[in-house]
Amino acid sequence: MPNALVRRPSPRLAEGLVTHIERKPVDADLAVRQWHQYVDTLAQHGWIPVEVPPIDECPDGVFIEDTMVVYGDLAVIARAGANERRPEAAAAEQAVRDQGYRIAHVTEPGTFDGGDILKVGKTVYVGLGGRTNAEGIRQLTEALGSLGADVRAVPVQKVLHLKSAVTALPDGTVIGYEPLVDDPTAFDPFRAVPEEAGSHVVLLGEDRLLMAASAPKSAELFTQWGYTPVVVDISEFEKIEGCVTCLSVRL
Ligand code: CIR
Repeated sequence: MPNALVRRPSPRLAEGLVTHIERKPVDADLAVRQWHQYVDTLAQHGWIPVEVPPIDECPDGVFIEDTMVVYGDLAVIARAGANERRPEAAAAEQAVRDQGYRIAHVTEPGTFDGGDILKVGKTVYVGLGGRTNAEGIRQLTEALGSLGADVRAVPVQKVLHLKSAVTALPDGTVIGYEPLVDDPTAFDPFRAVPEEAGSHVVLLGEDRLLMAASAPKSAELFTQWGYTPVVVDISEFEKIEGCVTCLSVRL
């Protein structure tokens, strides 16, 4: 059974960074309930949640995906693009080490956030934009390239992270809400979805797609395409630019 790293939300969640959208009040209690539902949903679909110790002093700590990228038996630990998020990585590193992964680090002046990395088979797209810099991509290319990955830099200017704009279906088709995808031609094949949150899916196995309740038209489309949407409400995390992918690291 595959494991998924998760980290419960900080009581200071409402203070999470907001870059591309307008700040709205966050209901911290509702967020905790939504987080439990998210974790339970992963568990119901065969993932074993592994809880990383909480980091209450970091409002964005719940977005654990940003602390690393895992490829093969290697976990590359991030140096976060936002200074205030750097303390989040240490306990996540320990957790993935405990799972038996080899560890590498992106070091200064390199930065990356896990949310900027989309793996599609051996292709690893890395968003070059707000949080991931060219030196971070150079170091990732070295680390993952040695394992046979084809690392490709793609521009990200319109949204926070690459995976705020695009994710991929089980057959490798990249999906995105076109107004927010900087360069759709970077992905082949690419298919458009009708909502921003419709571009965020986590593959649960057997053609099931974990996705947010805020993208009902995209859910309908996925059903027409032969997939089974599994829907969770993550409204409180969406208010601080989170999405379904960033709440876990699937190992
Ligand atoms: C941040 O700005 O870093 C957080 N408020 C949101 C991070 C979301 N992470 C992700 O999409 N991978």
